[in-house]
Amino acid sequence: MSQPLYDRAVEILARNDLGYYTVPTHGLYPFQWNWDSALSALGQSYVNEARAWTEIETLFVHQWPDGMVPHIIFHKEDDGYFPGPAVWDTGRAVPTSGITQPPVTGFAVRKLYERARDQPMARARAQTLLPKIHAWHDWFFATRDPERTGLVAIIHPWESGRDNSADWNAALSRVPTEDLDTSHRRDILHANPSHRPTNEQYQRYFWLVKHFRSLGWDTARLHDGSPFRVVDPGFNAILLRSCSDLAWLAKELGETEIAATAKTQAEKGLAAMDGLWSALHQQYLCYDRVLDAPIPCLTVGGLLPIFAGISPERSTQIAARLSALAERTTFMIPSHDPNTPEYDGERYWLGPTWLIVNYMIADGLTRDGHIDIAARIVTDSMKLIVESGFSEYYDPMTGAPCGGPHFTWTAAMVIEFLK
Ligand code: 9YW
Repeated sequence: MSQPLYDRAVEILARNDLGYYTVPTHGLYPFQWNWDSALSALGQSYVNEARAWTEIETLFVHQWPDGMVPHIIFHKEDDGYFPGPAVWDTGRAVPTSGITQPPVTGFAVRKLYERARDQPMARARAQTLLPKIHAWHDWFFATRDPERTGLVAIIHPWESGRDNSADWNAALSRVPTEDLDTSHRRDILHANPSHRPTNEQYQRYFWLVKHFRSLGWDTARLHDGSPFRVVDPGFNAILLRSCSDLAWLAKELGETEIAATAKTQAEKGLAAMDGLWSALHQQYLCYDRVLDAPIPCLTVGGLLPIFAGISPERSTQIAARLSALAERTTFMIPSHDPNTPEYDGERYWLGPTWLIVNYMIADGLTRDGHIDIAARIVTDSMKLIVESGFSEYYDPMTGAPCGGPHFTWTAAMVIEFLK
């Protein structure tokens, strides 16, 4: 293990730690983000185990009564980010956004539990979190899968965690731009605008927020009321992996009812996931629920199902697709296939490499026995850190650091790779 890199990663976690939650990076993202916290807790668990549990518990303190866990918790005022709490106006005591993010906590909590040095503490804290995480999963299947297909839809690109992915272009084009003013954007004051989504995309992001607000943030109405409803294989892979891991944890803790329901959710979803497979593209594709049609776009969302526990045949096909990408990429894994016209190596989710995605995909590859390509992904991740520091994301060809600096989840993933 490289001690200097480990020490640097620990320093970044400390720098962004506000006691009971961690900001992704100061300036650009001054609040608590949902999946950032869950993934950051993994790295934190090697540094300060109790603090890692707190990170996830804080998220669930702000869970909505219907089960949803919001994508941002605005713990303290900060006008460095837009849209802030006044725009969301969700009516929560501690303000939160009104949409969610990839539910990776089931996976994270199992990991924390399995690696715990303090077993009694882990058992007690996992026992308390278990029904809350399960309630969130139930909320997904109840509100985001009204036809009970086994897979859930996202209703805003921000929910995917892959904001400006080309996967959303066609569906987002149905969202009006109206006269929404983007002059309040703060992200482009903190990061290079050419690394960020466009103003037009932000207009559509804002329109959706305004629209959901007009529906009173009644999460039971938002799915059918949204012009944007996309089934993302990546998002669903994370949910289904979390359901499987929660089933494991529930069994371990003697919660047989949760164990049985979570197992059924995972199995049903995995069976439905195969419907998103494209033989032509040799990967999974997003599905537009409004048009009832697949979205033929080659993004990393379609490779993430390897994280979920797919069949050996599909797993081998995804490993082959990743190996083919590796032959034409310097730093794996590009978030968008470089051989396509939409690719932009520095613009957020249109090409750049993200360490959290590398971590989840390497985890799935390793579990399924695709050791060589997993090793390549981990090696590339560490090379990026050595060459370019702990950035938000990186150009997959040049390795240039992009987005915000001193990034929490990047540091957390480095600790994961080193341990
Ligand atoms: C936003 C915090 C978040 C991540 C998302 C990423 C970006 C921007 O930053 O979202 O304004 O919410 O796309 O995955 O959670 O790091």
